[in-house]
Amino acid sequence: MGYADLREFVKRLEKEGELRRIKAEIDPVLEVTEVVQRAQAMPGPKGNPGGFALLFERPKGSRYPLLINAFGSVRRMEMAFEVEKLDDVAARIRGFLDMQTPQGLLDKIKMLPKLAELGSFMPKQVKDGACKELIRKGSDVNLFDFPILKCWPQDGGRFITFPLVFTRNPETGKRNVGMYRMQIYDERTTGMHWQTQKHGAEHFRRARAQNPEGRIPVSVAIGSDPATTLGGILPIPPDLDEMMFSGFLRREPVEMVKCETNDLEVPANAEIVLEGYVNLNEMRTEGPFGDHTGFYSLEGEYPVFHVECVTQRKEPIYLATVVGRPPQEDYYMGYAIERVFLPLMKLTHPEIADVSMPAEGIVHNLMIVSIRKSYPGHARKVMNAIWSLGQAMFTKVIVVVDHDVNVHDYREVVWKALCAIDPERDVQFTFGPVDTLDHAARMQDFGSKMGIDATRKWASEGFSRPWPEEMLVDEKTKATVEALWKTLGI
Ligand SMILES: Cc1cc2nc3c(=O)[nH]c(=O)nc-3n(C[C@H](O)[C@H](O)[C@H](O)COP(=O)(O)O)c2cc1C
Ligand SMILES: [Mn+2]
Repeated sequence: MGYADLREFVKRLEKEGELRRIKAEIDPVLEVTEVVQRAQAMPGPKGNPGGFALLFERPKGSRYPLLINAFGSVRRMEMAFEVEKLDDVAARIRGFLDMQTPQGLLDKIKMLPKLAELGSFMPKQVKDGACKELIRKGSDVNLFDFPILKCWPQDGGRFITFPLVFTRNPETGKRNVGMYRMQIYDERTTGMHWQTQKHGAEHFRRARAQNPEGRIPVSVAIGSDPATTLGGILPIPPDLDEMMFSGFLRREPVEMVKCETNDLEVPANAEIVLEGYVNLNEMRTEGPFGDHTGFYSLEGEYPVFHVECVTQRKEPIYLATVVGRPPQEDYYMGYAIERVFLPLMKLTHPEIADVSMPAEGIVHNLMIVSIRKSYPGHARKVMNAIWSLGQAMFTKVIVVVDHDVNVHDYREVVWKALCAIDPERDVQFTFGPVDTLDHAARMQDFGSKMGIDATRKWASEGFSRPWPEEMLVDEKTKATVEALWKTLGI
């Protein structure tokens, strides 16, 4: 069964030595970032990269504690999904994807538990929740009650960095949940950083097309159980409810409760909820913001969120994250998503053996893909597939290698890929949508991409020379030396 809420996860982190409590008064303006930078760079428990989760008990200027780096290591992501290995989540997904049409009665009976399990992930409406312990409306709302970070010196202000933003598609009524940072403008107003291709931005555009002078209801939850919190970053198709996926990940439905002042629903176990609206005719300068690229993203015009009501627990934990030069907490979240979504990629593209997105490629800049190559041009087909696959469309550079290359061993990839290419022949350029954060693209949101076909080249691809084999010691010699090894005095 899933964690009941964020604080249950905090307890578990603490029990496993993954959390450090900071009792000194530390300023959420800049100082928290520097503490996180140092703690993230430390070896964590058992020497794992990613340091420790931190609970700042006395952030300066706020009554409420601040939790950060809670998901900033592979181990903590495994704990978040309650698995031993992230691949266990992938195996669960494969279990569902492998379900075949039942052949006979026995098959049908065997399938029942799985089907029942599927049904049990749907979000469940409840009447009340811990997120309603305190309710403040109108002029009683003050976002400065919370220890909201100013992360980097040139940031345009303080930013809520770990929000779950809830909207409904104004045409279909379907829910979307996305994690979009929010710059604080004053006690009751924030930015809404809906990047162009994201689902929140699409809801905004569709509502504006219906009534340019109107508004769209928006609610924001901060701090929920891990699977629900991470629901906000899942790269799933539009009009699919992230809360259903969260239910799958936590093996229990997400309990949703109606908001006080609009008709959206939010996770009942949230620590803090902000309810309000976005005007469809209002834009305001947002940024700069020290981003997960390791550079400041520049100022831009974005919608504005007006907070009408705050509901919260009596003593809420404020959840935040800080991004910067990779690797940071967001890398580990991205890595977990890469592992969890691999079976779904393989469902439509079974030739894909494995994928890897190195931390320094900040998710959208570099994807290494290994494939079981079956026909001429197969690597190019896979590149084009990735450029049309949800948020993988943003991938600036795709390197395709053969299935016998370990994509997680970057030394092996650099070695084998560079040996396998004739650059003029094997590099392909194309244009398309790019990540809003790509500051090198000649226009925001639109630019070029590069695919590198680093597979072995075939005669049927016009390569007429023989392709050499990799040098490997034969098994017999290996066994002979192994038997002698201890006597060699090395
Ligand atoms: C810490 C963090 C901050 C993020 N900030 C933003 C943001 O400000 N704007 C944005 O469009 N996406 C941001 N993202 C990425 C989105 O959360 C992600 O693309 C998500 O899948 C969007 O949901 P959607 O597909 O429903 O639009 C952020 C991700 C993380 C992990
Ligand atoms: Mn979505």
